[in-house]
Amino acid sequence: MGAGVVSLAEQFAVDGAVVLRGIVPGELLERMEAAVEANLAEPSELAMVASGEGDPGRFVEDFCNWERFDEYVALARHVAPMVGEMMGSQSVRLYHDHLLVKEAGTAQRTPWHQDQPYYDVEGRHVVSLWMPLDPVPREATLEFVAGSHLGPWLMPRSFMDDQAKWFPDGALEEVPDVDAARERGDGPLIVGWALEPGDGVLFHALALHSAPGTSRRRRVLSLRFLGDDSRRVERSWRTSPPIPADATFPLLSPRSARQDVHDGVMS
Ligand SMILES: O=C(O)CCC(=O)C(=O)O
Ligand SMILES: [Fe+2]
Repeated sequence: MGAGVVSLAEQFAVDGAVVLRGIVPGELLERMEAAVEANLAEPSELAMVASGEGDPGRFVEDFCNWERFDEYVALARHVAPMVGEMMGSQSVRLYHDHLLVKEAGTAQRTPWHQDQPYYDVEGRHVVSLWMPLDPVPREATLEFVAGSHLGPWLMPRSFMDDQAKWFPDGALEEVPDVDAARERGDGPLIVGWALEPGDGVLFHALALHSAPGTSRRRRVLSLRFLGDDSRRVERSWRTSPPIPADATFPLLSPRSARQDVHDGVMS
């Protein structure tokens, strides 16, 4: 690519992950924070604790709450044009929201994985925007194996007990031991960024990623999006998250004139 300036979209295409700084305005962040706290106080049926009993902290996850919290949809609409530009798609739909909160002192790592093998969608336009509500230092941030989104699908396993609940054992290549390779010093290129509230990390659903534990509280909303090149597939197993067969994925971008009128915006 020479010595020229590499655009964020180009970087996303090459690495499968890119940091977008200052994309959420303060007022929307405040609404988000209130919504996330309300979500934590009243979790859905899909919520789960993804850390062990002996963990000094706690890793709590919840999924698919956008119908209860308008703020999640407002945030998704706000970032959708950017997401469309990054993935090179005319349309952007909300696939689902995923809340990932690690309380202070959480030891539980999020193991290396790709997201897409857990889902019920295929195609190249499946991405996530991981947005923290607390400052995240480099040593506690989400990390990616650069370029892994261009590689094969890797075996999805349950985070806590390493079980093959999605594809049958042997159906897909196993996730490589990235941490061991990193310790030896011969691993692949890993990228990750210290983040402030208002920043987001956009990543492809096939990007191999992982996050360590954290000493400080780390509240994150990961919004998942679908573009033109994505389609629903039927799975004979319970996907993560499970999404009803008749679910609709709201179109966020381009906005229709009707939506603008509804939101009181003249365009
Ligand atoms: O926040 C984490 O620890 C993991 C996030 C993740 O795997 C995701 O957003 O897909
Ligand atoms: Fe993930």
